[in-house]
Amino acid sequence: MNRRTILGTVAAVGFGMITSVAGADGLPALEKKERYKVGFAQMESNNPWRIAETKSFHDTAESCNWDLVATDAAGSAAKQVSDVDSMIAQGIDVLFLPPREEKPLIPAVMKARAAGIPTFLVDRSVDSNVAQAGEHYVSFLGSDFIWQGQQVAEWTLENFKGEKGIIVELEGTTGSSPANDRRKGFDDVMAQHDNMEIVASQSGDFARDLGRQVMETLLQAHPDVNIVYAHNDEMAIGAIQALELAGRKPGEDVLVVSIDGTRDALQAIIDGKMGVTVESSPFFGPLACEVMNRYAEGEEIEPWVQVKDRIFTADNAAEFIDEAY
Ligand code: GZL
Repeated sequence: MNRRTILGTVAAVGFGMITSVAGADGLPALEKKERYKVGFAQMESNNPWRIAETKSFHDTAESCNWDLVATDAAGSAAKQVSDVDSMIAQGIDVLFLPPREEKPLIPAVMKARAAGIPTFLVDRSVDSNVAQAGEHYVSFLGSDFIWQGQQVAEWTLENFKGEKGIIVELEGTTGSSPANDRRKGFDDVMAQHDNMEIVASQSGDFARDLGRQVMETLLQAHPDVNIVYAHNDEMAIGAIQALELAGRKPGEDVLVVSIDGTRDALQAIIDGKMGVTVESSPFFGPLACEVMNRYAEGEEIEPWVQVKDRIFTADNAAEFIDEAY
């Protein structure tokens, strides 16, 4: 225990506020128990990825001895924060939180810590200038979104046949870590190639219909687009619908590239309408169980438990479509 933690613990005991013995770095510890009351504060269920993630937690609960308290904030960061408040009031032992946006969910992280509840961020993270793994929350369990964007860019450079790439980018939820990092990963690679130009970049909120609407609008302004980069498959599928409605032929006169690895995306690749989708696995339940148990055993958890993702193209989409969500 460091000096700050000892003082903190002494103060808590002094005021009769002891909630949990803090860990070595001021993090709340997790007492090893027969069963755990586990909070999972989901942000929304607006696409197959979110639904698959939520199902993964429910499917893991019994085998991991969880009494699961699961909520759904229906796309509202403010409600996601209040959902965490209510879980704290219910006395959860541990919190798994996929923060919808990097800044508005900081209060939820800080409140859980102050209540002596260890928090694991899953699938998305928070602003690291304000809250850090190992200090304010235990760890971030998730993919490398910058790597995902880089892989999409590299595949596009290798497979785009035209002279000049006129790129439209459909961004994920504004202020979310996957949107920020998938943009950085892709854009930084493309900035090194003079024959590649990103002419428009706009959020479709990771949703199929909004992605379609945004693509319809951007097509009006940029009829010469020949590459569409979507931060997730749902928006890519929406974009394909918009392109076909406008008489374009995705896979022939426009290259559509994306991230997630959903069943519909793998089918679009098999049908020749999408070029690549970089996997971003939603199946966090088993990983959450494993890391929580390690923490309860007193192990120090690495600040980022990184999920390794695959790349799906025409070479392997048919092989993996049966396991896709
Ligand atoms: C990625 C996750 C993203 C998916 C989208 O970990 O946060 O959110 O890529 C989902 O499909 O909405």
